Amino acid sequence: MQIVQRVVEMQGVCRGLRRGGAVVGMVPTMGALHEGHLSLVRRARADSDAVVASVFVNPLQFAPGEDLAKYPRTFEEDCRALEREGVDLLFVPQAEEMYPGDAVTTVSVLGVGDRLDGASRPGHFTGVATVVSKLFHIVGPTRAYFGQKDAVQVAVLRQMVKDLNFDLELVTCPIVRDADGLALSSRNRYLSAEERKQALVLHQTMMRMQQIIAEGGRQSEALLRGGMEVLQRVAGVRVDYLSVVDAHTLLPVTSAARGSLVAVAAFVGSTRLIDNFLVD
Ligand code: PAJ
Repeated sequence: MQIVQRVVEMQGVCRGLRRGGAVVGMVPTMGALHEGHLSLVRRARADSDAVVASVFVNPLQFAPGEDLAKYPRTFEEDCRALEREGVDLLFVPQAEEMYPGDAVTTVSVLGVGDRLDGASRPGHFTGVATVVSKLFHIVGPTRAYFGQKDAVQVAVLRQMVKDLNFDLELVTCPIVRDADGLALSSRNRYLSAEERKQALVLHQTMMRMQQIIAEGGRQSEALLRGGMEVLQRVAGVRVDYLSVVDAHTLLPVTSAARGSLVAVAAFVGSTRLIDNFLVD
């Protein structure tokens, strides 16, 4: 596995791959890798001639007061895992390399980027869209792989790819969970043993709402009432949002149908966790 830190060098290597006709699969990450990340890498490995990953804790997507400084960094382990999964090329730029002092251009996905997590974390998706568009320009992948775990991020990036005519396919991969159902997240390591138990309520809420739908309940109001009953059962959990929306626009729908997204965000202690499912 070749490790590159500089943008110019990365562009050169990737240009070479494309000239050689390689199908290039890209997996952008912020490191602290777990099985969720690795599932994307495996999918990319199966689909591509060359697999490119990036590990970059993007300062632009953290608001002041969020966890940028304490975000888990496990670089050596990440390298070993990526190498094991057959990644060919790993991009690990420093913050100054991605954002030189004179950089002033950002990418904002208006509307979609301001809903759900975008409403709770103003500016977050401008940070995500900016860094992902830079990575797409630097690498020029054939396909890029993202997790359904971050459903709002997927909606934002799909809109960006369409609006800015990125010549690539965005592939969404299913949520990977722990055995008890908790969606894997780099932030799970912030949880105390007690909070780890409380965190399960997000998945339980999603399962309850799935059950209501399976029993024929489609009205969002009733769905949300059923979900809230479960979510509010645990004292240490503070709800950020529980919503039934269109998966593309992220606007609320009055009744859940194919293509609707049910999504939750909640604080467990001081850790913000998310979960979701797509209605089929
Ligand atoms: P990060 O949180 O490191 O996640 C990298 C990718 O892994 C994202 O596409 C995310 O959806 C996916 N992922 C995380 N947990 C997952 C799980 N349990 N199951 C399936 N996929 C999972 O998302 C980011 O980084 C950043 O915003 C980034 C896109 C890299 C831009 O900085």
